[in-house]
Order: sequence, then structure tokens, then C-alpha cells
Amino acid sequence: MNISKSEQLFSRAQNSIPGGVNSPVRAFKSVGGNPIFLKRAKGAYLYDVDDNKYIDYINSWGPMIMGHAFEPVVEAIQKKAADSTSFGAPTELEVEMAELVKSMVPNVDLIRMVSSGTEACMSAVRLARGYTGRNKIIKFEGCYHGHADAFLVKAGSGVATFGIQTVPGVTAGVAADTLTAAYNDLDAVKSLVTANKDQIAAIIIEPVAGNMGCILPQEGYLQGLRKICDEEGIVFIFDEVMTGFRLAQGGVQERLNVDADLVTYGKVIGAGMPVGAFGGKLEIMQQIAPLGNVYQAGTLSGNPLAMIAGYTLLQHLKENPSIYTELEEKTTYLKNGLHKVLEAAHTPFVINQMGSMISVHFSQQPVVDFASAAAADNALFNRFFHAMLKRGIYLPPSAYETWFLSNALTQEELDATIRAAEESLKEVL
Ligand code: KE4
Repeated sequence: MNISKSEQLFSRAQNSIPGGVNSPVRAFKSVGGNPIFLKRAKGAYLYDVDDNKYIDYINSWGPMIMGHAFEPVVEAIQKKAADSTSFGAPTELEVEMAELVKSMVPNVDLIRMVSSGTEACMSAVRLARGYTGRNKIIKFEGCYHGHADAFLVKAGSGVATFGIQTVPGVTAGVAADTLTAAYNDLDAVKSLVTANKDQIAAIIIEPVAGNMGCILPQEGYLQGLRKICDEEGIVFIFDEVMTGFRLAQGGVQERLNVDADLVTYGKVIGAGMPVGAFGGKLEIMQQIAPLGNVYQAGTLSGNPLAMIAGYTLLQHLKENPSIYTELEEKTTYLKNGLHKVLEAAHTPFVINQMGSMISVHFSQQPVVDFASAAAADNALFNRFFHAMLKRGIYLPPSAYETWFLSNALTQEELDATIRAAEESLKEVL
């Protein structure tokens, strides 16, 4: 596979962009080698600057649930752009977008648009602190809620990929207010709550985790956290930046029937355009300025191009609920195919999957938290990643990420992926 233009671009990029990338996880640092520079994408396929073609299982880290360049979204953006790209003033489209989200997620009374998942999560935590008058939060090892200071404590995604224990620039004061527990360990949370009585403003969690691979909540876990929050007056925040509108129209709240007090969104809600959002219970959300004094703002919040993209995609998902069934069937088909070739390869493995989120771990034990994800043979994953890449299968470049399927995938691509996995395993084992 000729990747010379990517290599030239990566070398050139180093002269003007830190590490040659605008987001660390794109740099292939954990899997080794140089990142592939992409030129365009359509449906299930990516095309790099050397005209190599790949089947995409990153889908921009989740947003491209209908595949790339989904015509209704493209046309909507093109049309809207002619009316100006930003006003910095309220528009009807923002009202329609908020009403659409509320119609898909019943326990959201009010919702505020922002421009990224990080903004959504940091605003939700500030709101919980303002609402409760408390300072501390609990997050979970391996979960990633964006790069706001409070979250860069035992975080997942790129922070885990690079093995960064303490992030320079995050002050001891900020870190001291972020308590952590292992995912799926309810007793650890009970101990933290007891030791920090009446000091914890929020518990923030990825209700299905996607930043240490795909990690599922064990039976009763989320319900147990809900109970603790109810008993202790703690705000329960679901970070659904990855899972929102992907695992169900109503996300994990609908799929697993557990209500959060606040929920954050990103990725799918913007259809690939810069959109994040946070919303939830009226009594909490009404503390947000200008209603209340918890200040939060953004020049491009509710940006018309971003709104029309997200609105068009969400409307399509709402009007075509069979998409979720199709995505589930395709992901199950892929899982079963991978299971077969991994078994035949006689290597220890675990496949975690929910809906159209899936991850493969070369692990002897179940992968239920960050420690077990980190204990897997991730060096083998890195070799597998490259073997798949050169066979035209583009996986997330880290064992600490989730694969995302798009509904543009057909059996042809899924079978090609399974075949590539079989060949790749023969190469790397
Ligand atoms: P952004 O600020 O990157 O839009 O969203 C932050 C965020 C918040 N919550 C969850 C559950 C997330 O997964 C993310 C971002 N996810 C990473 C991929 N693991 C984005 C990719 C990147 O950092 O470039």
C-alpha cells in the first residue's frame, strides 16, 4: 500500500501543528507508524491522499451513524450556508432542534447547545456544582469526558492511550476535587460517598463506556449509582456523547431504562458538525444563565450549519427507527464473524458489544473496567490494527477506543472485514 503522500503530509504538518495533528488520538502514537491523511469519504468508505480505500470503523469517532456524506445532511448544510454561517443571535432552527431532542429524550426538560462534547460535560459539572453548592465529583477510571481540567484524572481515550498519569497544567486543587473509582465497582463509590459526605456534587459516567474499548455496565450497576445519587442528593450525569442517539433514539437512558438528572451529547447530535449539548431536569437546568447564575456561553453555540446538520440527521433517525435494528443486526453479524476467526486462531480474546459499538480485546479475562482493558495484550492489538489497515480496514488506532458501525455498511463490507481479520490474525500471531 503506497502511503507516501500521507507520510509527506505528516512530516510537513509537524512544522505547524503540535504533533502534526489537531487531536492526539489521530497521531497513531499507541499503534505506532504514521497517521493516514484522508481526502474524502462516502458511505462506509474512506479515501486517503494516496487514493487508498478503507472500510471505516471510526466514523469520525461516532457521528457518522448513517455513513459519510449522507445526502440529506450534505444538502441541508449546502442550502443553509447561503443564509450566513453564523448570527450570534437566536434562530427558529435552535428552537426546533431543542424541541426535537426533547421529543426523542423524554426526561430532558431544557437543553443548551454548545460546540463540543468537552464543553457539554464541563458545563454539566459546573451546573451540578452550582446547583448543589458542593465541589467534588466522582468519575470513573478509563472514562473520558473531554479535556476539561476536572476530567483529566485517570481518564480514558488519548490520556489512557498515552499512559499519562497526571496531566501537566491540571492543578492539584482541581485534581483534588475529582474522585475516581473503577468502573462497575459500586462499593468503591459507596466508600467515596461515605468518606466525602455531603461534598459530592455529581457522579459523571459514560453509561456504556467507549474510551477504554467498549465496556458495558454490569447488571444493576447504573441502578445502584442512581440509588446512591437519590439518597445523597448527588446529581447523576450521563455522558452520552458517544452513546446518545446511537444506542437508541433516547440513548442509554432509553435502552437500559435508567434516568440521569443531566445528560450530555456530542458526535451524532451534530452529524459531524461541531455540536455538543447538555440538558435534563428543569429544577437543575434553570440554574443556567441567563435564568440562573451558573454562567455558560458560546459564540457558536446553536450555529445554523451545525444545527441543520444535527437536526436533519436526528429527524431521519426519529422517522426511521428500523435503523437501530439494522445497526444491531450488522454489528451482531460482525461480532459473530470475528468470534469465529478469533477462536480458530486460538488466541485469548474478548469481544464487548452493545448496539453498534464494539471492541476486541486480546484478553484472557472479561474486560469490565480500565484495569482489565489495560491488562489485555494491547501490543498484539497494535499489530492487528496495522495488519487490518493494510488490508483496507480502518479501525480506531488504540485498544482503548470503541469501533463504531455506520448503517452504510452492507454484508459485503462486513464479510470483507471478517476475511481481513482472519488473514491479519495469521500474520500477527
Ligand atoms: P469532544 O470535546 O472531543 O467533542 O468530546 C469529548 C468527549 C466527551 N465524552 C465522551 C464519552 C467522549 O468519547 C468524548 C470524545 N471522544 C474522543 C474519542 N474517544 C474524541 C476523539 C478525539 O479526542 O479526537
